[in-house]
Amino acid sequence: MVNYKKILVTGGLGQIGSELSLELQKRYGIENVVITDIKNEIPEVLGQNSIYLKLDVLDYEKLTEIIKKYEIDAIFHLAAIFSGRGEEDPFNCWNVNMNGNINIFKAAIEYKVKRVFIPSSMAVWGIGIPKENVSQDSVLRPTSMYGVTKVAGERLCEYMFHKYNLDCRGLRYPGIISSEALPGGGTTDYAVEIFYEAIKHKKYTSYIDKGTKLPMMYMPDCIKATIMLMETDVEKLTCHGDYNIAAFSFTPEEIADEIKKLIPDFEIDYKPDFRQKIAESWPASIDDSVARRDWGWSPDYDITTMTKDMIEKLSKKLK
Ligand code: NAD
Ligand code: AKB
Repeated sequence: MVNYKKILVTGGLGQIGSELSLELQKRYGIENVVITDIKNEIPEVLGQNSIYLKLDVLDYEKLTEIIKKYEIDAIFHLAAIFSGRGEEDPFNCWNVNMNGNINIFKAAIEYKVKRVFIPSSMAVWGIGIPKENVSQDSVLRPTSMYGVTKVAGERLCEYMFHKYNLDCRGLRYPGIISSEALPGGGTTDYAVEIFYEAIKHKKYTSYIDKGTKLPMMYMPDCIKATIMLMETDVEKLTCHGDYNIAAFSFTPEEIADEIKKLIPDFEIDYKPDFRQKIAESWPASIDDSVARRDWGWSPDYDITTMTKDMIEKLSKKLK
């Protein structure tokens, strides 16, 4: 049962944040969703009546001012530095991701926020995992600083739950594909870029190599999973901060073949960069049976329905 009324979203202008904020506005009322980000400009998609405030999550004073002023009782903490950008400056990635998390935990405990969502990622995995159907309890030995911060974030969620009774939840998102905001510097960004380039130039050079299969999910399913988890009674949860979720997996050539069904002269070639090594350390598929059992998770989109919807939406947008 939902028992919160005023929602704070951090990183709310990002790829997931902008679409999640829109859905939260629809469900809980535009006046009950406080969207924040370090950026200045609010995108058109969110509408001019949205409550938008500039907030660096490292600024504890401003964060707590907002929580107090708006009487926030649920937080979706999406501000983070991704795997690709994280490897360019690992210490900054640690600083933003970890000190951001700690500020959110501290403020949530101090101001008695009822429920907190902190996303994790498939980047928690690395050395020593089976490639296929990596399970809920697989070993967590990430190879990127981003992955290290995500493992620490998950474990902190669990710690805060047991130590302070803070109801903190999270999902291990796979790569998210969407047609609104662009992704912010990750390893799976290619799976969004490929659609823009297919429509604009009918050609894409992939920085992820042929044969590299990665788990992916379409944005409507990502939003659905996030809201479902946040609306589930705490008694039903057996994980705090780290539910596996999955939809479908593909290699660059498999997604290119799907795109070719709708844009027949589309061509792909390959020029792997530093992100290839990160991708190779991630699983090819994920076992999400615990999320299915605990809160009834299942995705609506597969690779074919996602591709059709992406091409329809992006073709209209890019015109
Ligand atoms: P994104 O990079 O698109 O958005 C993150 C937002 O955080 C950006 O708008 C950025 O301006 C903001 N931000 C960065 N530093 C900040 C700071 N110091 N203070 C306030 N805001 C700051 O990311 P996203 O795709 O929306 O991801 C949201 C969350 O989901 C992140 O925790 C990410 O790790 C996780 N995740 C995303 C994916 C994916 O494929 N999109 C996959 C796995 C996990
Ligand atoms: C990234 O590629 O860094 C993200 C993720 C899977 O966490 N999309």
